[in-house]
Amino acid sequence: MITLRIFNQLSHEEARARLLPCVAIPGWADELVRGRPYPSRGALFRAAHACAQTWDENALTLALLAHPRIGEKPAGVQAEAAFSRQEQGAVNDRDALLAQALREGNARYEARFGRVFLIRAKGRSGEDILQALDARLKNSDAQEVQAALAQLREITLLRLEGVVSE
Ligand code: 2AL
Repeated sequence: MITLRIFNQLSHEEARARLLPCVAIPGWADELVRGRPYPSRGALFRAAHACAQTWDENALTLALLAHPRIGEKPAGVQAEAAFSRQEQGAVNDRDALLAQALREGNARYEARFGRVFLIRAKGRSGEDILQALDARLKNSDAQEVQAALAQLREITLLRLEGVVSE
């Protein structure tokens, strides 16, 4: 975690490297870095939110390269892996039936939409996530792109909270 003051002062490359674990969309990180200096943390978050509104299906595809499936907590030491493990903290990975249901749900979603099921996991149990997955399987292709993008924005802004402090 770094303060806003430090974030404002880092080189472009260093600031960008701090932001990329929030979401694997380089254009988002670059635009935010170019917007420095931010007068307040609120101003940074408003800019981050506004920039995330421009994301489309291509951005989603790019971002998903860095998101493990729900139920597959990554073991790596990278910042992304640590975020993902924390976010999935309420998904009980000792419950074999739940793990099996998540594997099957993920497979059905991927067969239907051709990409990994994405949901903001922080604050959700495995059962909550399964319920949301079932509901989202009923979406049209266009509805589901918007649903997944909304989740991606939530995950990104939550991660940003852990990157830049007051
Ligand atoms: C994730 C993840 O890594 N963090 C989160 O909130 N959701 N993955 C996913 N497939 O939804």
